[in-house]
Amino acid sequence: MMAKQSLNKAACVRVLERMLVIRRFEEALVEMSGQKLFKSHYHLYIGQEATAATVVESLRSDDKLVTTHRNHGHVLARGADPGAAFAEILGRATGLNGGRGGTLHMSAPELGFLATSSVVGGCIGLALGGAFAQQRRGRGGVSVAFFGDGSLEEGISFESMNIAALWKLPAVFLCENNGAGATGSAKGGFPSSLIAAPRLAGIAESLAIASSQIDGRDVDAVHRAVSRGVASCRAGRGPVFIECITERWEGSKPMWPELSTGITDVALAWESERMPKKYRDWHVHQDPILLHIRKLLRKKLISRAAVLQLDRKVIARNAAARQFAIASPMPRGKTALDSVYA
Ligand SMILES: Cc1ncc(C[n+]2csc(CCOP(=O)(O)OP(=O)(O)O)c2C)c(N)n1
Ligand SMILES: [Mg+2]
Repeated sequence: MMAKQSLNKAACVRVLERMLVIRRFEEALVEMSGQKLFKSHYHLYIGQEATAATVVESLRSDDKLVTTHRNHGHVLARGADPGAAFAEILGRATGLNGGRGGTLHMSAPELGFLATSSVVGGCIGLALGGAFAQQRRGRGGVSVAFFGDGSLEEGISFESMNIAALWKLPAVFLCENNGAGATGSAKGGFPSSLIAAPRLAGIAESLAIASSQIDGRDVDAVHRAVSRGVASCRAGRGPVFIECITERWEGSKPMWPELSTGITDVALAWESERMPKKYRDWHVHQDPILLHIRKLLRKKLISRAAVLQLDRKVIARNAAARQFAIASPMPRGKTALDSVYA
């Protein structure tokens, strides 16, 4: 069956809603970290939302997924409950994983997530196992690995892609390259990758894996590449590699996230005169939410009033989710060894 390569109006709005769910969740998280509601290090998906919010449009409920330390967007896009996601990060018993995983290992097995690995590159090996299982099942299911450009510094990525190519496994290697503009640990910022290959997609191409390189902020570009790639995997033609490129969002450049560009104001999609000068490039060219809203308005697929209404709905649900998590109990001491295999 040919994959449908353009999203209809309902799907375009669903993608927008998912992006808003992720953005409002993470904006709240920065505040909650400031309030010391949780103490661990954490990573935001801001600036990359178009990728996860669009990828899931091409997936079936029996598809498998794995992700990394920057996982909130993937798990929420697939439909995880934001209340349980907040609770997981706060270490509460009502969390997605009983409060055992926290932000770095947030997962949702009932939604097809096999695991979330904060070991850079680890998720690629796990996705390979998922793809092997999907091939053995023979029902056309795929296994998606979301990983950053840094994963390609790790040996496991080459070995996994090599096996996937040799055995024609239905693996979707979804590389989110957010390296542009990253300052890296040498300059006191968050680590960025050092890879000799001029194009990351070229690494997969050298293993004869069908590859593409696209703008990860562009919903239509992501959908075209992913729908085509997933259809090819389902048809048994082997793995695909999709490199989604985004600029590193300003707030993810320092070691600890900062809401440097402020709380998102969706009306900036059409009120450009109100954009703060310092972050004009972000608001005009980078923020995938504003880019998607502008495109939907231009195509008359949504009205300004409907955008504001959708955003208000997401904000209200997010506030309730946050309250749910804060009011949730910590796990009981006597459950500490539950799920521990020794
Ligand atoms: C094997 C391993 N080495 C080092 C680290 C420390 N570390 C955490 S995130 C990170 C950078 C990852 O970059 P990338 O994969 O591009 O993801 P991004 O944070 O840019 O989304 C590193 C080196 C780790 N978690 N695992
Ligand atoms: Mg990166």
